[in-house]
Amino acid sequence: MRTDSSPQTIFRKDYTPPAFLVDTVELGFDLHPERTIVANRITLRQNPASKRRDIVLHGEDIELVQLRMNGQLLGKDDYLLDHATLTIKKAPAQVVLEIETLCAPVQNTTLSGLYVSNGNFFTQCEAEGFRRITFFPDRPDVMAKYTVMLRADKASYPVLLSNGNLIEQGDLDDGRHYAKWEDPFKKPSYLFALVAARLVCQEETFTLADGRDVLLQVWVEEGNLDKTDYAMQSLKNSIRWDEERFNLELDLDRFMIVAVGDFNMGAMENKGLNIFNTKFVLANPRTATDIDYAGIEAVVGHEYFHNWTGNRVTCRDWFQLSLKEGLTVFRDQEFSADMIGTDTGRAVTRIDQVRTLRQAQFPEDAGPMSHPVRPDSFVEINNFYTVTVYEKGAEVVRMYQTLLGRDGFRKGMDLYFKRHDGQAVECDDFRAAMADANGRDLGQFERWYSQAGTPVVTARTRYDAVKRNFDIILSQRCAPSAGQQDKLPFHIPVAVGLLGASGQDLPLTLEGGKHAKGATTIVLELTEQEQIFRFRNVDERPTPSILRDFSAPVVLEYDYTDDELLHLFSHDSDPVNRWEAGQRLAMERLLKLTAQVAAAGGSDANLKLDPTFINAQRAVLTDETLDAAFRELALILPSETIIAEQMDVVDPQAIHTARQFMRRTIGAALKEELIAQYHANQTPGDYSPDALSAGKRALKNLCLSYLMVAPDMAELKLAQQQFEKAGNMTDRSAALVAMIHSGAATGPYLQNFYEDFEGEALVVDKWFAMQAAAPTTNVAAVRQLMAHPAFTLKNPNRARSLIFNFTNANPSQFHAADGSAYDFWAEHVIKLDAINPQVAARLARAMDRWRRYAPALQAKMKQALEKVAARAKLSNDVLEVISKALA
Ligand code: 0A1
Ligand code: ZN
Repeated sequence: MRTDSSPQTIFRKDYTPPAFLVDTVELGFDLHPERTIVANRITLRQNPASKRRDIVLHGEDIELVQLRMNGQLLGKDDYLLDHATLTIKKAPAQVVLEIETLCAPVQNTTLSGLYVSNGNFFTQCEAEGFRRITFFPDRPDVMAKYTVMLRADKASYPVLLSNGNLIEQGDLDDGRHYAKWEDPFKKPSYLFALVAARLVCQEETFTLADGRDVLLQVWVEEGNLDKTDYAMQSLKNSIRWDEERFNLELDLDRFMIVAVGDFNMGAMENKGLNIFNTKFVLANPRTATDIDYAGIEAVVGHEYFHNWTGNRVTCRDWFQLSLKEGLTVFRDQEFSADMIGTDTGRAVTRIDQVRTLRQAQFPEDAGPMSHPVRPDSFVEINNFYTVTVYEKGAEVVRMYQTLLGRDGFRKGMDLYFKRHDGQAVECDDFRAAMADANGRDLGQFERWYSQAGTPVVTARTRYDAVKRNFDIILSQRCAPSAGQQDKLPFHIPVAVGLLGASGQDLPLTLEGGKHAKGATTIVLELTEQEQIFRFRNVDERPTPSILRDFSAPVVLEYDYTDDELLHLFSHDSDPVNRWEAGQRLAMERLLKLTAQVAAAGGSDANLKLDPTFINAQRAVLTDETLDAAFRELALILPSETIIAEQMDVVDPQAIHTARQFMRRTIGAALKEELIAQYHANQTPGDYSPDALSAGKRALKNLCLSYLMVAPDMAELKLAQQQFEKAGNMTDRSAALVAMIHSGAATGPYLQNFYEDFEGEALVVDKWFAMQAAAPTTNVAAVRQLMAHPAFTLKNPNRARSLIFNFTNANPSQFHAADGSAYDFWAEHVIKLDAINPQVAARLARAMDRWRRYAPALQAKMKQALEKVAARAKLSNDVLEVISKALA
């Protein structure tokens, strides 16, 4: 926390190259929880690309003990030291600095820098945590070779790990021991890591495509060795996949994953020593759900893929964060899709991505923290690890592949590595590689990086039966965002197909297009504000299927009739648009019902749901030619958050009432079918997290949740039995969630669940989370849960499980009319900020959309925001979020 200076905004346009480059770093650690000594010897030389002569080192929350330059001890007059930097003016061209500092890892609750978790030492250096360990030019364009010597008590910390290869280890006096590590690759400081801990590992030798053997390890606390198989399997799959899809090989002899229970984010790609939140490592059928398994596969893949996209080629500055994150998310998405291997499996992963965008990224892009994929400014970089930089960034990368084709994309990747291996570069360099490798001009595509906001694409169509022409007229607009009043047109790939009357894809002939004969999906390139695309030889008025596979991160407006949507919902060969048609049918109705509830003062007494919609739902539910996973997605109604985003003035209670009415009505009307599908989609035998089984469980549990909206005795019994007999966490927790949401008495079941899993931190997180997100849980109940002995604000997973799930996933209670939950929010942003600013700032974002709520709520939300803003000692993290919300 910084209290001694007002926050500064940092601008991308102000980038200057570093005055000095670092060639080598030798670090020595004498590890002690209260008093760790760090000896740092760095060799620097003047950067020919800079005219400046000052050495500027960053340092925060560390005590300088001694400083030598070229062997000479420096006195206080030889350098400038403030709370954030150490500057040596007019330094010689070649410099060796020897810096000794002290820090207190056990006091470090921010979980940035060197800290202690459950008695073990860990580091987290991205984005600017290395400066909390030693003085250093802590910026990603300074890449150096590191050698690290670790010393610690042998009995307490038997395992000593750092980046690269272990080159020496042995015993010291006083029961201490040491290990020396050397990383053969140049890296930026944010990729440094160490672990000193009592841990055990699962390990394996793995043979790479070129025949080299490498050692793979997954390190966990002793009791968790039965939960490492899936992470290890995912790591091996990731290595193979990157070899096959991108011809990228593991460049080290050893690759380690270490799990830690206290962690701010999901995981971290430190060179050769990935440090993971336990949530994305530990799994066995008893403790982890299908979603947890999928998360582990994706995150293990993500961190591994960073080794090339992030580590070998890194970012010039933090404004380029999406260069590594957007690309690496895209890579992990493709990996997960390829692991399923089927077309519908791929589509199911794509639909999940679309849901995330709509649930989180579109709202961010329309709110006070809106920023381009490559931001122009920030106060605190940690606030920019966002869904925009990650998920929208991945969409931008995906669009290259959509525009250039898979082979063209691969050529671009190859050129990117050929040009930039070992460098720190910009998003523009990636775009240039894609363009140059394919002989394309991607100049306009740059706007995806520079302009914030979600573009809206509006489609109109006209059919000329005489000339057999079908025209699609596309236009685009994008609302203003902070500092960007007028937007220029984006380069938008819009994949289109046309359906005939019997639902078949029509072969397409685009006027002026160069497409394969018989193609049934064509990517239109919308580059102007408005463009007309003409399809020839169209024998009947078709139903257009626009934005297939969600080919761009935009909102599509088209005046579909219900009949057209029903036609697409039954027949579209593109599963994403098939799903989308169902979502549009549901959304139209949800918005009408919500308006009716609001007009009736909150009552659902006179609501009606049309049989057409119910029958369409029935048809999907019972269509056994469709994958269970797809049917489940098609039957989930748009979330309350997504509905809220469609409204000018949000009334969370009315939304909740309308959506519950719809669920109850569907549950009652399809009761027989739901019961039949519930039984038809059981997965007997040993648990396996494969996509087919997971899809069946998802559909079965969705059926259960529908049956449990207003359950009778038999249905309650079904849930209870599932809870008692479940052989895996997916089924067990789904049954418990259904019971909690139904409002039925769940006390003994919750108790029983807790007792069974008291010793499993990640399951206790679930226990808090499922209660926090239930519409039956109000703020008073959340406060009561906070008094539970297992609750603590200090552990981010635990804080998120209860507090964030309440503020972000329980809208009808969070927006209780009396504003009591807003006070709760303010209180905990403040409390968390004193412990961990990064986590506090994430919680602060729960108020992003406050201006869109009904006036009475808005006033109370504003008060809560002002209450936080009025605090004297806020971190820059929270200050940035709150002041942008109030601006
Ligand atoms: N680079 C990591 C994410 C990450 C970012 C910041 C962290 O600490 C502040 C930790 C992890 C990733 O993309 O996986
Ligand atoms: Zn990442």
